[in-house]
Amino acid sequence: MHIIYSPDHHLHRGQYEFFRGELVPCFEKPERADYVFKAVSESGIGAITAPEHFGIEPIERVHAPRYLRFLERAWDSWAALGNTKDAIPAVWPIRGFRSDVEPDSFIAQLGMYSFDSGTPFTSGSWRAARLGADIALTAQKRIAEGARSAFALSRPPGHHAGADFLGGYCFINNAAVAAQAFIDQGAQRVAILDVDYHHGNGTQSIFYERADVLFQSIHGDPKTEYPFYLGHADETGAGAGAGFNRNYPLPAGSSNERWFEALDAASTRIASYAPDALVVSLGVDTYVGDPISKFQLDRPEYLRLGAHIGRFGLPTLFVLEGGYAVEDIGVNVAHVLKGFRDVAG
Ligand code: Q9C
Ligand code: ZN
Repeated sequence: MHIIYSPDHHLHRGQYEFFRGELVPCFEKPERADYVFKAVSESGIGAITAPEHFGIEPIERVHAPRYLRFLERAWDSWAALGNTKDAIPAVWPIRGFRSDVEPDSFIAQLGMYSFDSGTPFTSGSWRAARLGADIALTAQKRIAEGARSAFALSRPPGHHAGADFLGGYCFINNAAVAAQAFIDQGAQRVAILDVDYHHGNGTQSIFYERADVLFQSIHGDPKTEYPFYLGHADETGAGAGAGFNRNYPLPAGSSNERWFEALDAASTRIASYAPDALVVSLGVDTYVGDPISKFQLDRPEYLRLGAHIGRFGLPTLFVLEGGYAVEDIGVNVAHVLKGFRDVAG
């Protein structure tokens, strides 16, 4: 398996996020990827190489150019106001406000392009997010060249980021950028399987009206779990995309068995869709020890998950998403990849 990695993910290092009324140290921290790097290095699952650079065009295939320009300039705009700490939005244009007029105020722009206060933007966030997309695109290229599988070992994560908004620790939707690259290179159908604890609202929204990308997500029920406002079972796609979106919301506290039942249902749909490639949004915040999530998956379940994905027999691109039990993330991710490799070779 090809593993793509850069230590420059350290450029994105948020200090604090709002959590239950106070600022707490960010859960999404550089040590996460460091532990994954360590675990995959020690496991011998595959060679670890640096990303190539692809420019902005493949990212503009899924993100609005004006959103990307905003991100590119965001730190300088924030710093020009005399700020030195992380930029965190505090005002949002919800129902009844206008989002067709772009404000001049950076604070107002930040609110327009975000949906939560938990995603601090730092001096290195743009460079790290760009690098994350390059990592996903490099992994995608390896598969396009004939590799059976690849792992994009990057942070910040991506699946909460939509065409023109950030949130949930995400800025650029790496899985969506990679899926789009497969399509742009001639794939007829790409399936995305999102196994992160949280609904992949950004990915869903990007592909909601399209039949060439099947999106499926297994996650905590949005009635009680973040991101709250999307991810229900009745969201099945619209227009040309009707029938090409499936959500499997499960109650907080769900067991291994319940989770794997949902995976079986998603697997049946993947088989009938017969995609040319599979992109896995690989969050391991389903782990029983995760500090912000509420499923019960135990360590051996990650080997089982990897083997299950391996049995699809598809070219498979794994993209790292969430997982916050810092020291366990590495082992759990390595278990998924090892379970996959033991089946898929
Ligand atoms: N301050 C991913 O796993 N936490 N994102 C809500 C708000 C947000 C998770 C707390 C969780 C986002 C990629
Ligand atoms: Zn998550």
